[in-house]
Amino acid sequence: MNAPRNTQYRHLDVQKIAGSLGAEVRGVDLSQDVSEEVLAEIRAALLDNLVIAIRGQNITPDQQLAFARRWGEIHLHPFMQGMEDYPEILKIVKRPTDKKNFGGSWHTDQMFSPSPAMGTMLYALEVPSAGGDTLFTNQYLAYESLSDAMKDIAGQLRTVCVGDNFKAANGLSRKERYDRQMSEMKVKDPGDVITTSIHPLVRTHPETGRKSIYIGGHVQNFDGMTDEESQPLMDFFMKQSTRPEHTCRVRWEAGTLTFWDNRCTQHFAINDYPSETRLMHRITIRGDQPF
Ligand SMILES: O=C(O)CCC(=O)C(=O)O
Ligand SMILES: [Fe+2]
Repeated sequence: MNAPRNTQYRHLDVQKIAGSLGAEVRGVDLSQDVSEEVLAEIRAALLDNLVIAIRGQNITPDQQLAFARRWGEIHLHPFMQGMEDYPEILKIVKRPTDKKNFGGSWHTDQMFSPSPAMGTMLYALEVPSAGGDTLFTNQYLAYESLSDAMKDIAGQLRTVCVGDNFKAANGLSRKERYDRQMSEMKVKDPGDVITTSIHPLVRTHPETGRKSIYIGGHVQNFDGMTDEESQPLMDFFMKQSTRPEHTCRVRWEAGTLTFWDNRCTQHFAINDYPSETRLMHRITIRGDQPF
C-alpha cells in the first residue's frame, strides 16, 4: 500500500490534530477488555495517523499492561530501570527541581536495538499547568518529499545506532547524564543486551508497505563513512524529517494515553515547564528487524 488509508470507524471517534500526522481518539475505555473489533479500529487509527492520543482514560498499571500485551511482546528498556512492581513499565517523571527531561531531543525509541520498539504507549498521570507537550514527525513524508536522486542516495545508506554515549552528549554516558540531572529516573547496566545496531536509513513499514526515513538521535554515523562524511548528511536528513510541515504536537491531559508508531515517526518531549511535575507511565512494544 502506498497511500494513507481513509478508514471509516464504527466505534471510535478519530479527529486529526494536524495536516501530516496525529489524531485524537475517543470512544474507547482501556480499563475494560477491548474487543477484537475495537482493537482493529485502534490499529487502523494508528497506521493512518502514526500517533494517536487516546483521551479520557483512567487505568491502572495492570490495565495498561493488559492493553499493551494485545500488540505484542513488551520491550524492556535496556538502560532504564522499570518500576519496582512493574518492571515492564517505565516511570517517566520530571520533578520541579529536575533540569533535564527524558526524551528531550529528536529520536525514535530504542533504535539502537536489533529489533527496535514498534510502538510506545505513554499514559499521563500528572501534567504541568501548561507545556510538556510532545512533538512528532511523519517519517514517511520525510522520505516521500525527497527528490528521486536523493531517494536513491538515501536507499544506499545504513545507520550505526548506539544506545549510550550520544555524540551530542559531550562524551558523557547515560548514567553520568541522568544521575546528575534527573532525580527519580534510574539508569541500569544493559548487561549482555545488544545496544548497538546497524539499520537501513530507508525502511519499509512491515504493515503499510510504505517507505520512510529511519533516523534519530541514536544515529552516530553512516556505516562505512567517516564522521566528517556522515555529519552533513545526518544533519540534512534530520532537518528534512523535522520540517514544521512534517510535525504535529500532542497536548497532554491527565488521562491521555498516547500511542505512537516508532517505525515511521520521531518524537521530542519539550522541556518547557520548570518548577512543575510531569508524570507518565510508559510501555514499549517490541518490533521487527527493520528492512
Ligand atoms: O515524555 C515524553 O513526552 C516522551 C518521552 C520519550 O521520549 C519516550 O517516552 O520515549
Ligand atoms: Fe522516546
